[in-house]
Amino acid sequence: VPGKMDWWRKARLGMFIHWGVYAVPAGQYKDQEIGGLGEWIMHDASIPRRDYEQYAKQFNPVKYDAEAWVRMAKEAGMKYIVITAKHHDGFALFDSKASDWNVVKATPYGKDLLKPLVEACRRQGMKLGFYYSQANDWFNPGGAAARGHWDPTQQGSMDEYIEQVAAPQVRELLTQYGDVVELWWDVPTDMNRQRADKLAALLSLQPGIITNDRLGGHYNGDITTPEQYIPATGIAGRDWETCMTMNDTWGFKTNDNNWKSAATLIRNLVDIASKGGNYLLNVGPTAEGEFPRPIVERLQAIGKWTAVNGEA
Ligand code: FUL
Repeated sequence: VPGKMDWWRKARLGMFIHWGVYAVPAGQYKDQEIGGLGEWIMHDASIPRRDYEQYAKQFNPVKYDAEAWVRMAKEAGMKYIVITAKHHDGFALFDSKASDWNVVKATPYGKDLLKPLVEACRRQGMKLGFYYSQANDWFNPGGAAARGHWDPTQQGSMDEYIEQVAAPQVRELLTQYGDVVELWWDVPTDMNRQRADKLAALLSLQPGIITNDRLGGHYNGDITTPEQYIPATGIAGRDWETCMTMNDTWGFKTNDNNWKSAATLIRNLVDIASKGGNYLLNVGPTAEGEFPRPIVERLQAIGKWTAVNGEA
């Protein structure tokens, strides 16, 4: 689709949202602080599926207010949102017929979390994209695990997993939620050409969609995705999007308080914009469905700056 990158190249700033049942343990397992990324806790602490499943039973984000989330993004000067429809733990934030490991079937909350966000974005004129972990899936049998499986019940055929879980879920995401502006694949463990082809074929369901470079196989996508850094001189001849955390985790962790200052975040935005990239800045909501206070404060500070300097 000619011109599909036009809005994206002007956007400069977007919101990344990492949300899932990992916000329940929030960095702790069996009274121990687990180092590393909050959304990796299942893998890093080798939590068996049966145990991890219990977190879903405690995942009840009654304070979730999609309108407020979108408003905070908008007021920060963000032009698009990318949310984890499914992260590596395989948990779907949406009503999926392809796996019962989803918010509707596995949690007391029992409602699709993407629908209200889609509606709030439509009402407020915000663009929405989906992150989807196509290869790593530590719950649905056959899904890949970056450093190997730890629970025999995760075993299965990856081709069947792609066929029966990943492809149907991507189809659901691309057909049931209106316009999807970005498909953010992630970590192509054990992907090959054939597996990637099956998923890439689905992108035609959303003709204007922009994809990143993490599908695997032979796909480069439309954009490349420096993670947690800003390329020194930009990236010549390539659209790029630096994704970054405000502290040291994507998914919420109770005890990660290593927040970057608002000044640093604003400086990063200027640096990235001046080099021709976009800044996808992450928010890790709590299991109750709220943005942690330090995040709200930083979004507000960024908004004060972009309100004056943003549209130049
Ligand atoms: C990484 C993932 O493994 C992290 O959990 C996070 O989603 C980041 C944006 O991409 O590679």
